[in-house]
Amino acid sequence: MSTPQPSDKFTFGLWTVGWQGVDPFGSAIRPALDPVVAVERLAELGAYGVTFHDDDLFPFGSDVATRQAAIDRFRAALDRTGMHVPMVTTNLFSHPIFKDGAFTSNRREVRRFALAKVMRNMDLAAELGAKVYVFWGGREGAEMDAAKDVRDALARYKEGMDLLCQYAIDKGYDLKFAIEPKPNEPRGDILLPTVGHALAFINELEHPEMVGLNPEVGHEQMAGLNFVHAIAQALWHGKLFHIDLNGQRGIKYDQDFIFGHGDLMSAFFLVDLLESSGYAGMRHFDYKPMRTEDIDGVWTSAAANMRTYLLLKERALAFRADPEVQAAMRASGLDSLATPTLAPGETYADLPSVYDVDVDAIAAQGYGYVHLQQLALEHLLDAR
Ligand SMILES: [Mn+2]
Repeated sequence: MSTPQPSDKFTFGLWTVGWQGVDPFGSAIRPALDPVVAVERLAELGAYGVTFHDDDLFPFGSDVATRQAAIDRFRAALDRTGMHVPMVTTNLFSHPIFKDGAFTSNRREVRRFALAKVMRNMDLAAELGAKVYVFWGGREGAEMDAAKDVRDALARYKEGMDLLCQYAIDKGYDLKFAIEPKPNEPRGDILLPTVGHALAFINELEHPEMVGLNPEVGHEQMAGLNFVHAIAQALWHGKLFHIDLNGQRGIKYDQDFIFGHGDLMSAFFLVDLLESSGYAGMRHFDYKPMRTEDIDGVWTSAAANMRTYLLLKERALAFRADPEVQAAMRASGLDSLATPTLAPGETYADLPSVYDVDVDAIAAQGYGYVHLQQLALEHLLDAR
């Protein structure tokens, strides 16, 4: 079970295994990785597919012939290996033109260029059969409150998303959009910083049914938030269109560790949630192979992401199947929480008088959560 298969739907961004290790303090520590080699090696490791930003495949500003040659080579590698491209995204952050954002730059000509860049890459996404188009607005934000009227910026963000939805509709593309929240980095503060902010924003759009979320483990944890809760709420709203798996330890810079190399207990409950909820989308890894690794370490890290997911899945299934866990869940009232507070046909008039409730007797009862959580930990450690 812990050997990855394409049916596990594991996917990787070309920018992940292809990361050369450039950070704010150091230059590249690995040579550039040919996207064709990435496709071939990931296929050998059992992945289902790859994802990319336009500029991962052909350099920013490529002429038509250069762009097409890169696409043709890439496509041939996909055909040879049987790898898929379920998701595509746009680089709206690297080039200096995006230094104040793309859809929300204070310069109108930047916003118009950004939308045109996305539309051009949506054509390619549709051509390659992608079903999800991700928007990580990494530069949509500010460092100084004087610089940005956030209400206007959100209005421009909405205008951009509405325009792109209309473009997909007019072209007949079978594409859904997924917004990826992040609180900060590279901007001091990024717009739509958390899953909750993005969900509220989606409700203001012209086509909310076309737009959902691509939450990332580390991005929510960077804000000190509970990623499992965020994913549960996204599922509850029907908005989990895609997910970025990685690892993060605490409120720090965006660490992009291997999945499970951050908060392992949270990773366990995340896999438990994804596997028990019927989530049918990709298990997409958005991580960085550490700067300490050579190219062999890159492939070790890619394999580690998938193996860790499968190990956690195995443990989560064993957790759910354990009769003692099931009894502990009942004792802790999880089935009660799944039951409506009013019985069928009841109204508020059927609630008890506050004077008739034995509050002291009810308050004296424990919930038994520690026992349940310890059972989870022991399953996670394969100790049961
Ligand atoms: Mn991501």
